[in-house]
Amino acid sequence: MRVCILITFAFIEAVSLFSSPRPALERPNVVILFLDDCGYGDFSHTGNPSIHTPNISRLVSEGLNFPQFYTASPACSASRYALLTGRNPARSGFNWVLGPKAEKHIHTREVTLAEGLKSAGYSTAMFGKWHLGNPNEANGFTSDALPLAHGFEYWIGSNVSNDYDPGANLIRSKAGGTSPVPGYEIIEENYAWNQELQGSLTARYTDEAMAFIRNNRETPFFAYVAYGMPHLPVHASKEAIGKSKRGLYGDVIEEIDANVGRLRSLLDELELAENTLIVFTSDNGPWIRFLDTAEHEMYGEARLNIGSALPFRDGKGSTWEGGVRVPGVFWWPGVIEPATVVREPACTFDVLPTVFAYAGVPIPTGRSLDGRDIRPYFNQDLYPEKLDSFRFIYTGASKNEVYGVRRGPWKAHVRLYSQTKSDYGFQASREKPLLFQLEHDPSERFDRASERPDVIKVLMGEIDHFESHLSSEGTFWQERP
Ligand SMILES: [Ca+2]
Repeated sequence: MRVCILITFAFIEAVSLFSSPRPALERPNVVILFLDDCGYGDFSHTGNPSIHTPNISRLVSEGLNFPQFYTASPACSASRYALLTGRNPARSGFNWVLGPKAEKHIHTREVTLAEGLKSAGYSTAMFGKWHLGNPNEANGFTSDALPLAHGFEYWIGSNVSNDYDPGANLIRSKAGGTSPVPGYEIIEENYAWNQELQGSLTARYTDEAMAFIRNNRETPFFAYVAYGMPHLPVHASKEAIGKSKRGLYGDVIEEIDANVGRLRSLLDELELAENTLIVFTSDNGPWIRFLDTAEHEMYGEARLNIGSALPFRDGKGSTWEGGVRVPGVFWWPGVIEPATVVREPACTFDVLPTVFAYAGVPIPTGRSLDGRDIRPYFNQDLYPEKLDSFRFIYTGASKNEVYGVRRGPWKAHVRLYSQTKSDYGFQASREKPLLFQLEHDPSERFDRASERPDVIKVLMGEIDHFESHLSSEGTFWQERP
């Protein structure tokens, strides 16, 4: 008997040495994979016939797929703000895209995912496109504009999109660095035309994220991997070029897929899969403004180098569904059952309240949050609560103004905007909104406004409530002296 007990203790000790240091539900690691300008229909799991994305499909088959997933804005900066704060971009106090010379940036009073998780003992790092501010003459070269001021302990990536000429710089945080501001160094200045560098970044960001995960395997970590691709101009590495049936654009997406696979394999190798949540999504829809551009000085044959939002209308910049519908995949073997599909809508701004709940981080006070804690969608047995009906205020066109609203399956447009200048024969106003039942009619073809004044009344009430609350709450920028 005594021998048996000794063996048992020895076994327990051996198991504890080699198994994960934390129970699955306690402070999970978080990895967010965020693409730039991909289309909803650019992946094997969303039906693309010629782009092969087996690693993303594996996340889907092992995890949770939201076929009705939203990014919070059809534009880069606004959408990244919402992901990191859990708040509608209309609350940001800045315009939807922050160019290199923009005075404003994500305000230091915002509580970001990185800040919250850091407060709970996480190691935090970012790899990729920031696009939430730039130190420049207009803001007195403030370091508040860059990631270290917002909870990230390390960053390598671009300040803006990869096509700003001049203005797109590859930067990393560095103790003792001095450029563009103390704490950073510019690795490559004005890289928009540097094809070799552009083609190297998907792998480089992944390599750095993998090194970070290895170095922080014993503590909870947050890795925010914001690939610069497939934003125009698209570039892939030499190894990836020519591999896809879909041409260069497919090469770029397939290279992202291969790097998703590398990250996932590392979690297996380090035995961290049970403790790690991966979120895979994108900042906005495809840049169809260039659908008819056969030759572009920087973008090349742009019309073939942009993705597809099908089955949705329009793309980036627009509050038609193609601007804001994106892939939404959540993977966490310790909690999410394989091949879970949730056909209810959810949004990037749901990530913060959900992750904070798992990590034990209090929800930030003194501000409105738009995201919900969607843990019940991850596992109904663990979280039997019912979620509130989905509410989504579409904001867009440069100043993050209200363009529409969705509640349940119904969507009303009160303004229309498309970078292609097409309204598809429709008009919309506050007095005469358009109404679509998005689950019956995902491509927004049949206006039902005249049939359902009752629904219109409810939806307009949502907009009135949002706008009046927004104007009384203000933004952190307005409160500044
Ligand atoms: Ca984008």
